Amino acid sequence: MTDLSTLEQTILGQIAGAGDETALEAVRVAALGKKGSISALLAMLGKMSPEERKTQGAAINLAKDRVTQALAARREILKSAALDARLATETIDVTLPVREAPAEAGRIHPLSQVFEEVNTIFADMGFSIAEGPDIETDDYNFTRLNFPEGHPAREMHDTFFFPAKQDGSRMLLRTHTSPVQVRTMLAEKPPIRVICPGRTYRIDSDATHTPQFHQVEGLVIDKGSHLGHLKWILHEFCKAFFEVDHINMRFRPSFFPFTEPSLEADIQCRRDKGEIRFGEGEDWLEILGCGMVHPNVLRACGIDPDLYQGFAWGMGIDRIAMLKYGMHDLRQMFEGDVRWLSHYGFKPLDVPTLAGGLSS
Ligand code: 2NM
Repeated sequence: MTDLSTLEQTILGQIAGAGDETALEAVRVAALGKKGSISALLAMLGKMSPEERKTQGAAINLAKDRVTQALAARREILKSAALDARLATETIDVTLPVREAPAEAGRIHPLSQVFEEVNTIFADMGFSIAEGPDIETDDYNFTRLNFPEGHPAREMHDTFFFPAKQDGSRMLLRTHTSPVQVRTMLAEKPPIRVICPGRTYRIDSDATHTPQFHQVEGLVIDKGSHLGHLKWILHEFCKAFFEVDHINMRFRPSFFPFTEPSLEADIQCRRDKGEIRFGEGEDWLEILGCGMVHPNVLRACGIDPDLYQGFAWGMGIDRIAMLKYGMHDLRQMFEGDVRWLSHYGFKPLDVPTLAGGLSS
C-alpha cells in the first residue's frame, strides 16, 4: 500500500511540475496509458485472491481517480496560461489596410471575356457551342472542306504539320475551327445551328499575327437557309457585340474554298483622336468572312445538297477583342504581363449577360 501511495505522490508531483500541455500529456501516458504505471497495477488484480482484489482494487481505482482529476485540473490551468501568453504576444494592427480578396485582385483575360461575350450572344439566338481537338487530320482540316490535295488554296494556310505517319498521312495543328463543323455535320442531322470557338494555328508572326490565334466560326444548315438569314444573324451579332443600337454593315465579294458565294463583312466606324466608334462614320473595318456552304462540303460531310443548304462564317477573336477594347499590340495579349492584364482585364464576377450588359 505504501508503494501505491508513493507512486501516487510521485505522479501528482509530476503533474504539478508539468510546464505545458505536452509535458502533462507525457505524464498522463506514463501513468494511465496502456503501459502506464497505474495501468500496470490494475493489470495485476487478475492474479490476486478475491479478498485481496477487493481492497487493492478499490485503493488503486481511488488513486487512479485522483490522478485523473489532478490531470484535468492541471490541463485547465496550463490551457488558460497558454491563452494568456498568446494574447500577451499576439497583436493585431487594426489600422493596416485590408488585403484585396482574390475576386478583387484577379482579372479575366480580354480574350476569355470576348469568347464569353460571343458565346452569350449566339447562345441567345439558339446556337449550340461545339469544340474539337487542336490536332486534326488533313482530311477534316482541308479535304472535306473542298481544299483538294495539291490545290493552291492549301498554301493560303501556312500549316504546322506533324511528321508523316507510316501510311504517309500527316496530322496538323488546325488552321481554322472549320474541322469542328465537319465533325458536327458528320455526327448530327440538320437542322444544325452551331458555333465553334477555339484555338487555331498558322505559321505567321508579326505585329498583327501570332502563330496561335483564336477563332469563332458559325454554321447553319436547314432546308431554306439563305444569305438573308446570314446577314440578319451577323447584323444582330455586331450590334450586340459592339453594344450599339445601329450599325452599318457592307458585304463584299470574296473567295473561300468552302463557300460559294463567299463574302467579307465590314462594319462602319469613326476614328476620332485615337478613339474609335462603331456603327457609323467614314471608315470601314473588316471583321469577318462568310458565305453559303459549298455543295462539295455538304456532300463530303454526309449532307445531301439537293435537300439542304447552309451558311457559315468565321472571325478572328483576337482582332475583334482588340477593336472593341482598344488594344494596339496583338503580342501583348500573350505576354502575361500583370500590369497589362490589370489594365485590360475584367473582374471575375462581372460575367457577360445580354440583360446585364456584355462588358458592364
Ligand atoms: C470562314 C469564312 C467562310 C466556314 C465554312 C465552314 C464549313 F465547315 F461549314 F464549311 N466552316 N467555316 C467559313 C466560311 C469560315 O472564315 C473566315
